[in-house]
Amino acid sequence: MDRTLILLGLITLLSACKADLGDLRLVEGKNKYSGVLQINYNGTWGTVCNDTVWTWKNTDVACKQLGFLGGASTEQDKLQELQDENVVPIWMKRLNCTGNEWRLKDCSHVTGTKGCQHADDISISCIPPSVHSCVETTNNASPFVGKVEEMVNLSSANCLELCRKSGFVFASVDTSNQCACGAETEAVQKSEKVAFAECQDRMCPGEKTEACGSENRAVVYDVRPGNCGGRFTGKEGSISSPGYPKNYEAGLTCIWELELHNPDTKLSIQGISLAEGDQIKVDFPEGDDENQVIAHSEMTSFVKSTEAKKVRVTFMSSEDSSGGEGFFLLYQVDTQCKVPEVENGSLVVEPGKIYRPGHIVRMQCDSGLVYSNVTVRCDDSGMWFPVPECKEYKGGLTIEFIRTILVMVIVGLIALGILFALTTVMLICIKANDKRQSGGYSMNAVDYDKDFC
Ligand SMILES: *[C@@H]1O[C@H](CO)[C@@H](O)[C@H](O)[C@H]1NC(C)=O
Ligand SMILES: *[C@@H]1O[C@H](CO)[C@@H](O)[C@H](O)[C@H]1NC(C)=O
Ligand SMILES: *[C@@H]1O[C@H](CO)[C@@H](O)[C@H](O)[C@H]1NC(C)=O
Ligand SMILES: *[C@@H]1O[C@H](CO)[C@@H](O)[C@H](O)[C@H]1NC(C)=O
Ligand SMILES: *[C@@H]1O[C@H](CO)[C@@H](O)[C@H](O)[C@H]1NC(C)=O
Ligand SMILES: CC(=O)N[C@H]1CO[C@H](CO)[C@@H](O)[C@@H]1O
Repeated sequence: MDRTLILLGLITLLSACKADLGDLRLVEGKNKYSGVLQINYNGTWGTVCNDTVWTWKNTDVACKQLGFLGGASTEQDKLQELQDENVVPIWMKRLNCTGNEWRLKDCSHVTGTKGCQHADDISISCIPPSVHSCVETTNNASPFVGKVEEMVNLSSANCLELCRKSGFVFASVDTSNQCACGAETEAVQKSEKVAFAECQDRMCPGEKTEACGSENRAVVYDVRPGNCGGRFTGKEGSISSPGYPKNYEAGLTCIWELELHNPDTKLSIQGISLAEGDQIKVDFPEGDDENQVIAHSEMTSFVKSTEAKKVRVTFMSSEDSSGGEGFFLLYQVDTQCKVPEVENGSLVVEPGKIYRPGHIVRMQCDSGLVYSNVTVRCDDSGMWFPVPECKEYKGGLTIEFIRTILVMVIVGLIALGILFALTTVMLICIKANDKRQSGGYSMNAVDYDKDFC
């Protein structure tokens, strides 16, 4: 049997019944990065109720889980038809995320639906795929010098179009009605980047879901998405089919190559709209053949984590393709610390839990060995620090060692004391009991002389 056929079958099967508990999706949106939020619970998709105050952090966590760079806004005006409560359940309410959760279901929430109707369903917008970052600018100066134009009619779409047509790689939109274009050599430095929330203040005129920046902040867009192919380096970004979200043309073969610098990367396509016969292939030129994905017209999304440093995305539309909106793919850092084998010891981990940067885990060593440290921390590069190892105790007595021994001795003495006291009481009780019930020697507490014991 043809290997690709098997793979295709497997992928169709996977995409048909893949939703896990707590998975999210956006439905009925005006584009693929906005819509009514639905969560999968018990195998059924249902909505989330806004019964108190819905915070921006909730939107941010949901968008990040969906594979976007973050939240853009929460929709106030709902365009969707109200859903039938008998068909689409409402799963949760009173969501209150701290902003650090990886999945929306981990945020504090209530699973009742009392007082909720579909009119209260939450709709959100996520950062559009072409947003590269939010940067700090000094004195509201443009972050790029390539081309700066005042635009009466500033909107991110207009600015992107201008920069793309002029052959630049970056576009920056800010609140002073300026659109700046930058070449690849003007790459945005890490030091200039700030949290996207700091660019949330003002929305671009005409497109209320896209941020324009605020005082000394500007949104930077990558204008390459939408081209047919290209080479991308860096940790995070996005690519999309030519013209996205307008329909692509027939007879295309586009190849994008991503050179990643992450220990782990999450690749996600949330909206795929392909005509029959067209396909997207994601593969890994340096091995990792098992993880390649081929998406076709029946598939609507996929999310994949990879350790690969090179990813190749190939998009093909057939000569007689009727076209479709295409797709956009986001890639972002998804660092995980794998649980290591520790000689003569182990990390105390919860089975099945994924450990990410910032997580701290206790270590245990076989008796007679000492820890290099009592806890280890998952760091940004996906490694545990300090290196988890159990060592034989060597060298002179340290204060810590003496203190540990002292504490152990004292605890031991106290335990012995308690044991001794208990034994004495028990012996007396048993004796008393023996006297009352001649012959019946029992350790059972109910038989004890209740007045005394
Ligand atoms: C979950 O699904 C099972 C089987 O489909 C059903 O019996 C059960 O009532 C469901 N639970 C909830 C809370 O809907
Ligand atoms: C959430 O509900 C509150 C109170 O009913 C309302 O003021 C707010 O606009 C709602 N937010 C959204 C995003 O629907
Ligand atoms: C949400 O949680 C925070 C603490 O994390 C708390 O201060 C706040 O009052 C909570 N909000 C609601 C509406 O429960
Ligand atoms: C702004 O741009 C939009 C679309 O590009 C156009 O329809 C509209 O007429 C423009 N408005 C002004 C004032 O130029
Ligand atoms: C052990 O961990 C603590 C914090 O948990 C840290 O301050 C200390 O430097 C670590 N020791 C070593 C040897 O890495
Ligand atoms: C000090 C100590 O107990 N070391 C042991 C660690 O485990 C290996 C086998 O896994 C033993 O050979 C060592 O003696």
